[in-house]
This record gives sequence, C-alpha cells and structure tokens, in this order.
Amino acid sequence: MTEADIIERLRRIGWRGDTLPADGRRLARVVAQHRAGYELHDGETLFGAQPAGHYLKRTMDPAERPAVGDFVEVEAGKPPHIVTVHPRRTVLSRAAAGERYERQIIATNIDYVLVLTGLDGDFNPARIERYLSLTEGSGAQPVVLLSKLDTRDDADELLAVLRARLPEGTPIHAINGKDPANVALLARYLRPGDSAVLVGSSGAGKSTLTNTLLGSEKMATKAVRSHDSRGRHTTTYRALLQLPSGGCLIDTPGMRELKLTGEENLDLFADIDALAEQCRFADCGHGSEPGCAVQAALDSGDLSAERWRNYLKLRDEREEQAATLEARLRRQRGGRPVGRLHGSHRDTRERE
Ligand SMILES: Nc1nc2c(ncn2[C@@H]2O[C@H](COP(=O)(O)OP(=O)(O)OP(=O)(O)O)[C@@H](O)[C@H]2O)c(=O)[nH]1
Ligand SMILES: [Mg+2]
Ligand SMILES: [Zn+2]
Repeated sequence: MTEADIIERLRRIGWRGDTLPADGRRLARVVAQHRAGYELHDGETLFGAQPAGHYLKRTMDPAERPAVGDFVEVEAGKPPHIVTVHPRRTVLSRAAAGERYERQIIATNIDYVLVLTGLDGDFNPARIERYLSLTEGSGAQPVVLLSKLDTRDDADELLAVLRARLPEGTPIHAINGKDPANVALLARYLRPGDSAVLVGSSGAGKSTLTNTLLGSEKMATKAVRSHDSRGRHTTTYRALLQLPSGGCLIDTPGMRELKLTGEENLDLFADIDALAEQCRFADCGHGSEPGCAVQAALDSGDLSAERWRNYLKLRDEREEQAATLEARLRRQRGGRPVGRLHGSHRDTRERE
C-alpha cells in the first residue's frame, strides 16, 4: 500500500494531515476507551492498543493522555502501544466533579458540538447555556438540537424561547431523532472528514439519534422515567462511529455534572456585559444602585431574571475555577506567572 493510500484511508476517519510518521509507526484515531485499553481505527481496520508506560505515570496530567477523537501514533507489538498523541485541533472538556481541579476531556478533533436536549421534561435553557459556555473554548462550533419533536405540539413556543435567549446565529434545530428523513438536515454537520460530538443529559436521545444517522441499532437505548424524563445512563463509554455520510459522530454517556474549567469566555452573555457598562457607577453591584442598567432591563423584561441568575452563577463558577487553575499552573511552573488564562486549550497547553 502506498503512502497516498494510507492517507486516503485516514481521511475517512477525519485525519487532516498529509504526512505519515517517518519511523514506521502506525497512525490511527481513538474511537473508544475502556478500562482494559483503547480501541483504535485507521479508516480501514479496528484494533486494540494499550497506552505506553509514560501515560500511566501518576504525575501525568490526565488531559494529556489519549482521549476519544485523538490521532495517535502506535508502535507494533502484542498488544500495540500508543506512544504519541498528535496535537489536538479542538478539545471539548469539562472540570471533574469534586474538590480537586481536574480537566476531563470529552472529545477531541471535533468540528461540531451537538448539544442535544429533549423537548420533554429535559428541556432547560440554563443547562443549554452551560453546555454552550463549555463549547466556547473548544474551538468547535456549537449546534443546539431539540429532540422528541414528535411528542409535543407546542415545540414552536419552546423554540422561540430559546431563539430569543441564545446569541443570534446559534444554529437551533428541533428534530425527531427516530426519523431518518427528519434528521437528514444534520448532514451539513457530518460531511466527509468532519467530526461531531453529541452531548446532553441521559435520556435526551443521543444514542437514538446516533443509530438513526448510522442506519443501524449499534448503540443501546432505553426509555426515560415517565415522571421526570430522566434517562437511565444507558451509554457508559464514549464511542466514535463512522457514518454512511462520511462524517464521524461521537456518542457520549449522559453527564450528571458539567463544571466549567475556568477557560471559558462566556461570550454567550456579551449583551449582559455591555448592559452593565451602561450603569451609572462603574462598580455597580446591580442591586439597588441608582442608574443601574441591569435592574432597568430586568424591570422592563428585556433581560429575564432567570437568564440573569444563570449568568451570575456561571460567571462566579468560571472565576473560581480560573483561580484554581491558575494556582495549579503556577505551582507546576515553579511559581512563575501563568500569563493569559482565558483562551483555547491549545493556548494554555502549548505555551512554555
Ligand atoms: N419519541 C421520541 N423518542 C425519542 C427521541 N429521541 C430519543 N427518544 C427516546 O428517548 C429514550 C432515551 O433515548 P436514548 O437514545 O437512550 O438517550 P441517551 O441520550 O443516549 O441516554 P444515555 O445513554 O443514558 O446518556 C429512548 O426511549 C428513545 O426511544 C425522539 O426524537 N422522539
Ligand atoms: Mg446513550
Ligand atoms: Zn448596575
């Protein structure tokens, strides 16, 4: 097989590069990660691999280990070993739940983040804003999907609420995840060589949509609890799948907690920041100060109280996480200042 053939094959699984490792190593994409090891795909063949020893060191930042979506170099052996992770084009991550700051990677090298919410009891604009905030630093484009369109007649109203609340230009589609003709509109996000990751609560319908796009029931799905629309955490690992369209889709387990990493910009709320600048006092607390533009917008209904509360919550969380992250990076660098913190992962990861 010629080098051109191998590259052509890798393109099918989303590879954008045009040179292969010189030393005979095999290039492949991580399609799943299990406790027992990784599943890799080279565009033609699925095979198992183990991480090389240096990835297992306790001092290794977990975010540096191979993750689903990564392109990795593999050394032959029984089993083959992942020796290098290629620089990531985009990274979607969250902070791990709990006290210790730890960035957890959801998916890498993705072009689109499909934020899926059910139009049942799952519908929650504040949670969608949280997902969009996490997506901002990823380098990928967010797309909001509302599933279970077939289950209610007033979907237009919910759609209008969301359109009014999210920044103009955010793509929002209401879909029936069980209907292939209906989800055909998503083809624009799943073109050959492109990759998308599906995120959303358990029971939102991620695996149902994945199966419909795939044209087969590869992923298990399970009915939600009828009284509160909660799912049953049916999917337990992230899986990257090649679709007939030529695109790659990553199905993920529904996440219970989505903590910000501290690297978000919260551009989503740029209008609120602009509003706050119009307050009479530069240090306005937006409480009962005279000339407060935020209070005026809340009183007139231009700004919904619920969105304002969500903004404050995300802003405080972001600040707290950013401070923790900065302290940690400073420790790692032996007390040297960290520099610009907010920005893409690559900015903070690659600076030395
Ligand atoms: N009517 C209708 N039901 C849907 C739709 N999408 C998903 N469902 C149902 O919702 C339930 C949950 O769907 P799943 O695909 O298992 O949800 P999930 O997001 O993968 O959940 P986890 O794997 O637990 O994270 C299943 O009973 C699906 O049949 C839809 O568009 N319309
Ligand atoms: Mg699932
Ligand atoms: Zn104010």
